[in-house]
Amino acid sequence: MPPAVDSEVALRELLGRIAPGTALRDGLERILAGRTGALIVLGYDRVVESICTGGFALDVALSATRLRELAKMDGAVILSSDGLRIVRAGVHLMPDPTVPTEESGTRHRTAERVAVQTGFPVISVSQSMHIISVYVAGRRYTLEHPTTILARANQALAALERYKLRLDEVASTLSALEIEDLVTVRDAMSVSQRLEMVRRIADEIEGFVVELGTDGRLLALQLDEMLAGVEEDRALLVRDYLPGGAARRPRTIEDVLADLRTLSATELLDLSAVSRCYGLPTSADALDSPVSPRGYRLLARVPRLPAAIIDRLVEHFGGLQKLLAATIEDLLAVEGVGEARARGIREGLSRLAETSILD
Ligand code: 3AT
Ligand code: 3AT
Ligand code: MN
Repeated sequence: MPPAVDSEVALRELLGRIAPGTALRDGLERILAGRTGALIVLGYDRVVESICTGGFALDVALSATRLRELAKMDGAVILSSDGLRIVRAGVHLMPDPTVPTEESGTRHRTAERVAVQTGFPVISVSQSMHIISVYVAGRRYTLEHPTTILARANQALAALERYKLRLDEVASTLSALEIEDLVTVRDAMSVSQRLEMVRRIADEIEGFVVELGTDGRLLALQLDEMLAGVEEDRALLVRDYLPGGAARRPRTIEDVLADLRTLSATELLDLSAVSRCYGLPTSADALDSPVSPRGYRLLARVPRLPAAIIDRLVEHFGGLQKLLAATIEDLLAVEGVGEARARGIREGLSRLAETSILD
């Protein structure tokens, strides 16, 4: 699993470097349109140098037109490791022939081997098949047309919208139960499950945004709007339900969030698997056992309440129920809470209680 995650990260990083709007992508599109091919190595060091023969040294700034002109020649173009300069062109690459490759044409066999041998990404533009491929972190990825990607992104966005609706439902149910102190492990874990599902599909869309570059601006805005507050809520929920006292918790918030990420799609559907990530009991009837939140998630909904004060309130009262029962005087005992803020908290909590129960 970890190498797959790493190669996913490396691929996404590369797709960002060649996304629409970059000089590199503009150059690749010109090469495609001009019906020539290309072989481009995205980095230059001793190893790359040792497999370069022929061609000539350049060291000029990268531009789309230069790339297109240089690709008209036979051989490969080598870019500096920061991708900003063209270092050499017309190079015949001679990678280690024992590096296995599944490609057939000489350009693509070379591209795959050079990527594996040097660790730098390699791009090929196929003259015969009219496609752009990238070789990175042991894999090959063929670029798709932005309209195709956008269509897929919009489908994912529609799915995200449905997931978000369901999340909002279970989250407001949880709020109501929290206020009445009727939460079971199952209620809290369903919100955690839904938050993770939303995170996953959002991450997929984030990949499309990266790959689309300037063509993905609108998509990025839609995604941001749909995710407002979700990121924060994932951590707040963990802080509310992580077992153990504040001082000595067996698991950190980061542990829980990381474990949730590693659940398979099927495991994520199982609320016991979710509660295992929290370190909560997982016996048969554990899901129906009562739990009480510390209050972080609901306090975050009280307007103009700084995080430091929220921490102190939770520490002082030790749980949401005590906070809900607190009078203005009780609240004044907390450091940093003055008359005005105490009233604000009191009113904020009362308003939350009213609206949650009405739902
Ligand atoms: P032309 O004058 O263009 O025919 P050239 O020496 O410029 O020849 P290219 O680099 O254009 O050669 O390569 C043309 C094709 O020759 C591409 C590839 O299919 C074949 N080719 C080149 N080198 C090899 C090789 N080492 N093994 C197998 N086929 C090769
Ligand atoms: P196309 O899909 O035809 O573009 P291919 O993998 O079939 O790619 P070819 O054998 O047709 O590859 O070669 C096309 C060009 O690729 C020829 C040459 O300009 C470049 N090329 C091939 N091998 C090398 C190499 N080892 N170093 C630099 N350039 C190469
Ligand atoms: Mn060919």
